Amino acid sequence: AGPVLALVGATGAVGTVMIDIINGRESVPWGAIRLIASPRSAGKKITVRGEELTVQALAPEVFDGVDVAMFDVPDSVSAEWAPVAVARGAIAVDNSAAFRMDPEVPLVVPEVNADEVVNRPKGIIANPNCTTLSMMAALGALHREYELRELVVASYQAASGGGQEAVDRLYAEISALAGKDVGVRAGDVREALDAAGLPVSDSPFPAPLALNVVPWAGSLKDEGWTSEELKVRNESRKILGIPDLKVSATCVRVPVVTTHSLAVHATFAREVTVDEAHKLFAAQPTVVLVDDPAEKRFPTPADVVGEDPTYVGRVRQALDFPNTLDFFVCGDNLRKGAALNTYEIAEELATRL
Ligand code: 2RA
Repeated sequence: AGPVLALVGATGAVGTVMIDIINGRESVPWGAIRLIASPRSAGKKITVRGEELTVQALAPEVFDGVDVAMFDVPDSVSAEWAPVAVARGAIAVDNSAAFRMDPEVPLVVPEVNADEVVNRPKGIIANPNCTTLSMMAALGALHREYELRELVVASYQAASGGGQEAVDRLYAEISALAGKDVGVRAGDVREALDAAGLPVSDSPFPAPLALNVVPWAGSLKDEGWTSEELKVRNESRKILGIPDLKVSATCVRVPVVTTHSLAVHATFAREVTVDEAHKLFAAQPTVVLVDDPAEKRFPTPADVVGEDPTYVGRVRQALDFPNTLDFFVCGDNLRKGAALNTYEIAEELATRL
């Protein structure tokens, strides 16, 4: 029998996508799969690859005999329980922010730095934040050939990055505003939401999200940066192995349910033509190139949601910046941005166990 895989957080939003991914695989290397969740969800039955599994309550002994334990749970749960899984003999693959910047924990995107999975003194491997992840397959391919030097990005992040509450809020706002003539005067949208009993003070977003864009994701950090913007900077540096990479990010929430997009302005040590970039993207199995400006073909989140690859388009050589490409990427933040990359790390481990 193959190695034993555990999924902690099996009943959560990312855990559910994870089960969908495992069920969709042609084959899996696992001898057995265990589903683990909070005591509240224990006992629930979920079918995985034709077998009905019972969700077990999180406890130290559930990790006995587990080879790889994937964690799709809040930071505080991972911080407490990933080391428990390791103490019981598992390798933990963690999708929270708890360990991402720990120098003793590799931060892995398999198509960029798969070999890092062996450097895990704590027995823990971290999965990056979905915003950073959405551009890594494309950037990693370019960096291998042309040496990335500077990165300026603006994100267009979907509501589901903020969890189910954020998705529910977006739908509620859309329903409340549907068919109304709003957006002519400043404050119209807020007033309409107030009138519908949806004041912004009750929202997970700091401004209306429907019929709007909100330049804010995460929490406030030093000098006006948000946690999300600093994650893009720090995690890009760590994954690509460029500690002094110059990065500037502006993270923006948009009224999209799922799939993050980024406008990327990337400067390399050498000139990259659009043709060369197209060839590299086309050769990268986890990237789909959709770039035909004459036909107005480019990726959009609505066309990419539910897909595994990163979609890339609008590739242009910057007119005023040497050795610089501008392009647009879309990636499903719940799949490659979370569950899929975590699972790909687990698969990578399985080939090396
Ligand atoms: C967001 N990147 O989109 C975060 C989720 N981890 O809010």
